[in-house]
Amino acid sequence: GAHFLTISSSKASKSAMTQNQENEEMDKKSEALIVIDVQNDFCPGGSLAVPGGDEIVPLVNKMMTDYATIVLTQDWHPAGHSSFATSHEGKVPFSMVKMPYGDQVLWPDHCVQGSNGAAFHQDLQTDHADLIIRKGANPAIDSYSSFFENDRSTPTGLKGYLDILGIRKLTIVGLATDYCVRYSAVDAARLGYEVEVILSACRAIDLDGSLKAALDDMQVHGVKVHN
Ligand code: VGL
Ligand code: ZN
Repeated sequence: GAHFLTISSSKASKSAMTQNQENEEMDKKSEALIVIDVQNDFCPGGSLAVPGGDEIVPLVNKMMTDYATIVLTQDWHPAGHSSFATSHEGKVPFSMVKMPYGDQVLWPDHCVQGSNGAAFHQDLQTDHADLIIRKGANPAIDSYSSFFENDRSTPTGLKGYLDILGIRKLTIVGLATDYCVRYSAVDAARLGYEVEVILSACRAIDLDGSLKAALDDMQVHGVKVHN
């Protein structure tokens, strides 16, 4: 009709699309891929190596070509971070300690800011990243989730970024399934995003049943978990 002449060229070209194509395009724009901590220290040879951590890199690279918005996260601790066993006299890695914000696993020193261990795996296609979130910089609080520090209330800024872009659906992959992927996915679901975790593009530490606990926790919070 006559109104066709008054609409913008981008709308006019869209009118040639089928409704399905248009819906798909809108879906893509409201989605983001969140790639958690694909860093050297979490890969074989690193100080907190996750078994098979490097195996996910080709799949993650392939997935990154399918999303309009890509967020990478980096675990990014100062030397002497309170999550390191070496910061607690007489404590060994993988033991537990009580922190003011709750129970904390003590880790081997890892992902120290600016170190090679904190760098992304060399084959990860980081050029696809729109945003890189660094977390765990506060010496007194660990930060598994890419949304909040482990006090579950200090924000990283990721929610603000996603909300202002109108992103409502998140696909989460990376390391480790039972720590940073788990807490990122659960926090995202709690914040109201639609969340999907693709397990074939994740690897777990699996400490004392932590993988089962993570899968249960994600399910309880409505995270869709796929292979
Ligand atoms: C992580 C333990 C300590 C992770 C980070 O990325 O899952 N795990 N810091
Ligand atoms: Zn860490």
